[in-house]
Amino acid sequence: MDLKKIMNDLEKKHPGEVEYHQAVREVLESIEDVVNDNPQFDAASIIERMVEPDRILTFRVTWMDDSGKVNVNLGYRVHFNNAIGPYKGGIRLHPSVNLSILKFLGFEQTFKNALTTLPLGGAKGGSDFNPKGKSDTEIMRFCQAFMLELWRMIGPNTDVPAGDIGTGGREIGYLYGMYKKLKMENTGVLTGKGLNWGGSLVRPEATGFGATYFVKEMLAVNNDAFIGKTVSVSGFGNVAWGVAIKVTELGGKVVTISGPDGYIYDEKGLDAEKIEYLLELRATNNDIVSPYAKEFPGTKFVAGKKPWEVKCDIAMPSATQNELNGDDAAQLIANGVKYVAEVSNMGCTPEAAEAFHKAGIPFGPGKAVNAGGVGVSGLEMSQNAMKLNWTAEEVDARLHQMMSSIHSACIQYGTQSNGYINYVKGANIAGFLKVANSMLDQGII
Ligand code: 2IT
Repeated sequence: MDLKKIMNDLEKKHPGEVEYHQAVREVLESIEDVVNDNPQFDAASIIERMVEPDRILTFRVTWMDDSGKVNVNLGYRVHFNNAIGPYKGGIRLHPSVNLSILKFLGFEQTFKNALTTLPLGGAKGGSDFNPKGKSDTEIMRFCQAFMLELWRMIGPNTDVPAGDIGTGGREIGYLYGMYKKLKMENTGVLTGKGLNWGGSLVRPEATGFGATYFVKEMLAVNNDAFIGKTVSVSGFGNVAWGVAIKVTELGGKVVTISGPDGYIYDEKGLDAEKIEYLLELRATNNDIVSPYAKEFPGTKFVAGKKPWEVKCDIAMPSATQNELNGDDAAQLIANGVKYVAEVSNMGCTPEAAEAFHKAGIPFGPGKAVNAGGVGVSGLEMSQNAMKLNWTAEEVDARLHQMMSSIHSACIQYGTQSNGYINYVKGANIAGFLKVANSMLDQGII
């Protein structure tokens, strides 16, 4: 099969959608051998079908701000692929949101969800709405207006949205309230719900905890462990917070966090009090990390820079796509980084990933590393369907199991002849085979 032609055609059909092209190109490069060994995929045009979303809904979101002014945003839901289960994926609220970003995220989500071992298809949605600086009532009115359109597209067995950047527990609450009012039913139509109304224990921590379990497995390959390791983390949102808790618990030292304003270097490492403070910082909703340095003397705020210039053993980008580029990778490698794991979706540019591979550094891609978030969302759906709640220990044990199975799949499909584990290849092939074979089983639809 001519994967280059498929890629070229895609670029021509969707000019300018650079993030989407980037995500598809990475997968197509990884699966070339598997596709050549399995001509049945070509005969059924599986790749051509897989790289286009099943459907896309675009809508206008109209809402009134506190001053009485009417605001207009764009809303989207991309149903990417439901070969293995109902569409599932988060809602991103950020001014940068456009169709290219949501298509890249939905495409990645399809493979990630396949890796979780749960029956979940791939989707993504969002809006160019900027939650920064908005009042609680403005957030509510926006979420209600967004759901007024979205509700027709979703359902507990159709499509189950969740949080992503800009969408946390509060937003899920307002979205759920409106869905319930329109549909007159209480179902597991969203995940990341509050514990009193159908949420799952461990969901808020799941992405960060799962990522840390994954890195624990990467370390174990070399009989290594977190104890005594310095860990550089970017971001200070929900995901970075979960990473900080679990890495610290396992004996690692988290020495950086970051925001759009710059990064914090904390030589002594985060501790329970500082991690708690991250929650406060996040709740202020002003998106800046610099107050941390004022709160904790002996720590340093570096304005306008990313944390990748700091010497560390493990780098875990946890903010957003393409936040670590080729130059950052070169700097990390020069400083002796031993492991890199994307906790954000597509956190590294292709140049950065290539540099880590060339240097023989184990590099975990987002779709494997951060799959614990959607994995526990899947567990929330199971609990909702059974109308019961599992204990935190039970959910955590299942999360652990999932991450370990994803790691094994990466080893199975990504181990090279020289022993180096190419986690990108491993994750892409494992996810692809599950989705591709499911599509074949279900005929031409
Ligand atoms: O990128 C992701 O996997 C998420 N934002 C979580 C999606 C989900 O459905 O929990």
